[in-house]
Amino acid sequence: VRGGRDDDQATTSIRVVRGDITAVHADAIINAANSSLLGGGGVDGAIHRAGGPAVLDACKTLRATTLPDGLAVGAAVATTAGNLPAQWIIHTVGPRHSTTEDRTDLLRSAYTRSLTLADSLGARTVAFPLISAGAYGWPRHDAVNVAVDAVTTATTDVDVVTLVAYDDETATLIRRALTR
Ligand code: AR6
Repeated sequence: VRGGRDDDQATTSIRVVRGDITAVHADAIINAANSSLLGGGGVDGAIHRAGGPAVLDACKTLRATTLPDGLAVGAAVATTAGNLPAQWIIHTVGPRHSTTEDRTDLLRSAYTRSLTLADSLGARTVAFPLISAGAYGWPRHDAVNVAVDAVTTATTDVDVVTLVAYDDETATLIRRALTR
């Protein structure tokens, strides 16, 4: 699937991988974090466990310096990837799903601002989990559609975006959305 910039003919390939994001090789791995940046469950817990203490140390330093109030929903920040097979972790915070408020733009922003940060780091390959589709309660189908729409329409220098599905059903949903 091709997307990306028109002005310089650059294209971005989007691929789908089923499995654990901590085993994916990419310049930058995206973490579906929370505003505290101090860890949690789900993919955040897995990334901190696999990345090791250097990741939490870097997050604590961010909280002690540039982000005393934590990371805003829809924003992104980078740290070392520690022991992960990546150069950086880009931490972003997806919105919690709401039945009374449309938070789609915030979820899109988690993807697009992660890609903008990847560009500024010089990362050419990035891997995303399905942000907000776990503890934050987004219906999987909606989370997939927002993810695919955001990455296929983004303006970015990233060459390869890998969407990591933790299970077969999610992988199927993503593949289906990519071929629409
Ligand atoms: N690799 C790839 N995908 C994973 C992995 C993994 N190792 N583990 C889970 N997933 P969630 P959220 C999938 O809950 O909804 C944390 O506590 C999972 O199946 O990790 O954005 C944070 O600290 C789901 O599809 O993130 C926050 O407090 C997707 O990753 C909060 O949860 C996202 O599920 C963030 O909630």
